[in-house]
Amino acid sequence: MNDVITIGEAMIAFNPSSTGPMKFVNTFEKKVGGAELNLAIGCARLGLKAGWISRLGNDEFGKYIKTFARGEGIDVSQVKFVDGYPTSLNFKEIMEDGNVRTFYYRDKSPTLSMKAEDLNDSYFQQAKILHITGIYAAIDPKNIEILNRAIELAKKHGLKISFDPNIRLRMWSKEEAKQALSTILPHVDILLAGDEEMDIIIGEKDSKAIIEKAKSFGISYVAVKQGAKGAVGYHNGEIIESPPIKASKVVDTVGAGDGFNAGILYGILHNWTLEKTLRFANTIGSMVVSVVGDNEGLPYYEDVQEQLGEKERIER
Ligand code: KDG
Repeated sequence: MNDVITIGEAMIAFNPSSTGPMKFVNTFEKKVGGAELNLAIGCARLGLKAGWISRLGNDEFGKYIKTFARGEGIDVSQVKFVDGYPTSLNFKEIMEDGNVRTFYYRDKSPTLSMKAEDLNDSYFQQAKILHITGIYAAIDPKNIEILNRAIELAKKHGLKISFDPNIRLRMWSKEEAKQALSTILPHVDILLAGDEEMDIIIGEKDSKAIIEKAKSFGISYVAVKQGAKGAVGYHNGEIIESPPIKASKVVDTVGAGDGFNAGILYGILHNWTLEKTLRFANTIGSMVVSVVGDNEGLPYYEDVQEQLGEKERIER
């Protein structure tokens, strides 16, 4: 049985070999990116069982991504290769301070070949949490139907629905994001969102106001990500402000939110207190930003324990 299943696109992420404006970078390193796959990897490294539903181009990059995901221990039984759709790409620009811009080449995403009826009922029966994000919805307006079908199957089989809006304004406008993503909120159990994103969807940026609104939708678990300011969580009538964990260095911020999400889902699945869960998730976020790549910095469980001072680090 999978602890967490997720649905979304992965891409080849070309990381620049040097910092600075992308137009002056001459060489790039081939890596893998994609918020939902990053989340699955984050969960798997912590020791959870994670499954990923997707489509990849029937090409060398697609084969590489599937092998990569399998190597991370992800259940790729629901990942299929499709002809006629090239595996998507993105190129990253990383500035000296770790700030990143991403340029997508994903207009003919292989995930466009997926239909709502392709989702496998029995796959949902064998899982505890369905994690979805706004990136998948942004790829194409019809993907909302697929997400709705996934939500329907998740509800049918008693899965909790975890949602990260992950709004990418290179993919759609604020208005489009608001329209599509506000239809998802009433179905969500676990909301993992940035304060700026919630401003776009519900017009509220203050954590307490976001939590109030989330409660009105029946959302039982909320983590509002405030970037370098830490996070605010809500569960069982309790609101906790979790201070930021300082990163040893910031070299690439992409993937930090996915790592944070994995930490929250881990805490939920282990019935941890809200405070412990938020601290764990914040620690993971701070570890991800200190490594270049969308998922390379996602820690194993023991790495987080060492970072939290719960386990001695033995160097040699
Ligand atoms: O959350 C990290 C993702 O943004 C990154 O891996 C690439 O999925 C991606 C996207 O669409 O931005």
